[in-house]
Order: sequence, then structure tokens, then C-alpha cells
Amino acid sequence: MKLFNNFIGGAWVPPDAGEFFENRNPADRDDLIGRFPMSGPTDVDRAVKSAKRGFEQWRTTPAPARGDVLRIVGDIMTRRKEEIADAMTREMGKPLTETRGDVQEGIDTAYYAASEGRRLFGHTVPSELRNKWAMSFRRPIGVAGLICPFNFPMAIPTWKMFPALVCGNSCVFKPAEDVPHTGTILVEILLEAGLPPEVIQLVHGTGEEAGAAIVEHPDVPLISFTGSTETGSIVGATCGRMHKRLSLEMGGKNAQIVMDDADLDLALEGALWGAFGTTGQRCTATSRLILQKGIHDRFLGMLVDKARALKLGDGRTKGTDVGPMINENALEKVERYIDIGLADGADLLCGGRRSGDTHLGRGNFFEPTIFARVEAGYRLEQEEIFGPVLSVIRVSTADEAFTVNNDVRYGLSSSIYTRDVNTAFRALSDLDNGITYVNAPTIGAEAHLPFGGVKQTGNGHREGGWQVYEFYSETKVGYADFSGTLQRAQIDNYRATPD
Ligand code: UN1
Repeated sequence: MKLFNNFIGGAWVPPDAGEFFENRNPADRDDLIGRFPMSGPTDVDRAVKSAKRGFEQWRTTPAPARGDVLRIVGDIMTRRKEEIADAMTREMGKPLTETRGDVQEGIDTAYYAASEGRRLFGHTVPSELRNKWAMSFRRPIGVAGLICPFNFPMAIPTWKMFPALVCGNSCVFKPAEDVPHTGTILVEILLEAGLPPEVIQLVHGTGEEAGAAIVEHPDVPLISFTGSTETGSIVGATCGRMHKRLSLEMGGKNAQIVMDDADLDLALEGALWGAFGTTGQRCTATSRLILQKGIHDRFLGMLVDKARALKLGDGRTKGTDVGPMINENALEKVERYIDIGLADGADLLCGGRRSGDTHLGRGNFFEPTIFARVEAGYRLEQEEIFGPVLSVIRVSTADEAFTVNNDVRYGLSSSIYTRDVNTAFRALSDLDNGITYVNAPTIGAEAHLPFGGVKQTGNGHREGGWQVYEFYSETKVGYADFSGTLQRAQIDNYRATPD
């Protein structure tokens, strides 16, 4: 059994308190992957001190050179893609096809970041005065605290870390305690690519201990957190009090709308992938299916047949459609929502329980679940479950579908299946989400576009694409006056009467 360490101060080191936690395969709890450090505030403090030294070195490294390191990171990840995907499925559970996609998202993010090292555009604009230049440019901020979730063990850390690094910050990275091995692999790759060791710190542990210590550390001026809206509120309160820059990516209650005129076979594939891909454990997972009344009964019949046929199993076994859930707590949460749905009067059409298959007995398997006759406003319809549970709501019109979509506190992604171009464009403009898909499921964000949501899903920032670079850098403005005279803005150029 392997003992893993933190990476702090340029070395792999055990936690101060000498305590470790176990990391087990969710498809087979007898499979122990290793023991990882249970870190606390003193470990975090050493990591931050080292990251401050790393920052001094890194911020003066030219951005194109910083980008070159990330290009090499992308090359290494490409070479090791299969092996990383296998390790990721072992510790997180989703099928290999999905973990390969997860690594690919990291590769895409690396190459995007590499080229951004040669952009990081500022603006040069005309001054209102003669012989004066006005410009804006970007400066790094300092030590970035990155707190990551379990569901995309590679992609999401790279969404945060790579832009942070290209912008010239150093990072203290805490992977979710369910996926410390993938986090370790990522740090190994950064070091192999030539990142100066003190620029990256890896601190394992729980959110309550290690995560909180990062958020509360006075020398960590920027925090990026992906996780639940509840934890995000705590993180937000601390960052508000300490005047920290904060990017939050939190819950979702994403809906797929299927109109009467939709291509139903296409919509069916989309619903299955959106709801049960990653065992429903995506922020963008489809947890509500809004069906127009004309196709409601027929579509539901098609869907239930297909959902029942999905093959639950170890993500490393060929033919598996749906992997295990991440841990016992996640299973128990889903079970609570099954009871809530039944008590509210929703109709359980399939699933609703842990898998009865004996060969799956050592894993956290839960059957793909569909509830029909869910009314807008039910808890099942309002709250994030983060599991393979789909609630079906029947509506009469597009307007009603839009209202149901919008009437939740979250706003990450949405999807509409229709052949009517007007309805499609109305959905793009009227659905209250950060991302709307037309004739595609609620999942499938690409690395070079901004990712994030409105309302209680986020706090206005975006990951991915060009926009995230704004978060990880500070805008500085420079004025250079080469007139040799005192020129007063707003005064000397707007004289009421010429002298
Ligand atoms: C998440 O939903 O937690 O859009 C991230 C997708 C992925 C990223 C999802 N590219 O499905």
C-alpha cells in the first residue's frame, strides 16, 4: 500500500500531524489506492510561505516562457493520457471514455494557456491629450488558492491552475479528498515540465481543515472554489471579510426542454447522456427534463426503456455505461431525495435504489432513476442532488417551459430540443443560465469558451476561455505624457473659451 505526500516547499513531504486518510476505488471498496496526507493549518502555512517565494520568481518570468512550460505539460499529458485516465477511473469511478475526455480537457486547457502566454492582451487607447499615451496591461496577483471538486479530477484543476500560472501567479492546490491521486499526477507533470518547484504547492486534506486554512490565510489574495453552493457561501463570507478576489463555481439544477417538434431520437440520446453520464455527478448534469405535452407520454416511455438498459459497472470494464457514485455520503444523499420525491407524490418509474447486483456489492452503485409527474416547486425539482436522478415535468407551451427552467435558484446550463429556429433563439436569450445548448444536452462545455452560471451557481466570474485570464490578473493602467508640459485631464482639453 502506497503512502503519498504533500508537495510543499519544493519537496514531497508528510503532513505535520502525521495523519493520513485512505483513498479507495468507489467501484470496489476493497481496492485501496493509497493513503494521503490529512493536512492542517501548519502545512498550509508552510505551503503559502513557499508559494510566496515561488511567486517572486515566477512573476518576473516572461509570460511566453510561462506558456512554454504549459505547452510541455500538454505534451506530457497527451503522452500519458491512457494511463492517467485509468488511474482517474480507478479513484473516481466514471467510465474510461469519460476520464479520457477529462484528460483531454486538461490538454486543451494547457495548449490554450500556452498560446495565451503570447497574448495576455491589454489595450492601447488614444489619450484625450496631445503627446500622451494611455494603455492597460495585466499584472499577476500573488498566491492563488485553488480548491477543487471530485467530479472532474483533472479538467477542473487545470481550468484554474493553468490560467493562474500563465498570468504569473503561484498556486496552492487542494484536490478533493476523493481524488488526491489524480491531483498528485497533475503536480508531478508540472514539475516534469519544468515549472519551478515553489510555484506549485499540493496540500491534501479535507475542505473543513486544509481548504478552510487556505481560504483564511492572509497571504492568499485570490481563491477559486468549485463545489456546493452551501460551502461556497462560507468561502464567500470569509473572502468578503478579508477582501479577497474570489471565483465561485457552485450548484446547478439544469434542465433539458423537449418541444413537440423535436427530433425525439436525438433528444433521447441527449437526455440519457446528460442525466446519467458521470452518474449525474456533474455541475452541468441534466436533473430536470421538461417535456411538452404532445410528446410527453411517448418520450417518457422511450426514455425509461433506455435508462433501464444502461449498464452499471466498473468504469474500467468494457461495456459499462454508468459508474459508481463517489462515496457513501453521496449515496445517502440520493436516497434521501428518493424518499422526498415519493413523499411529495412523484411517480418513480425506474431505479430509486442501490444496485441489487451482487457482483457490484463492493461498490457505490445506484440505479439510474427517473421520476415522472414532478411538479414545479417540488424539492426534487428545486434542489441539487448530484446523482443519477432525473425529474420529469410536463408543460404545455414554450413559455411555460422557460418559466419552469428559470424558476430555480441556480443557473448553470440548459438545453432545448426543437426544430423551430424562433423557439431556439428565444431559448438562447430567455433562459437564465450561463450556458444554453440547442439540440445538444446540458453537458459538453468546451475548454476555449467561458464556463459558469448565473444566480446562485456563481458569483459573476467565468472559468475557461479568454475570460478566466481576467480573474487571474490585475488590470494596471499606464499613462505616459511626453509633451513636456503639465496637461490636465478633463480641463486643458475642454476649455469653455479658448485663451
Ligand atoms: C461540470 O459539470 O462539473 O461540460 C464540469 C462538461 C464538461 C465540464 C463539466 N466539459 O460537461
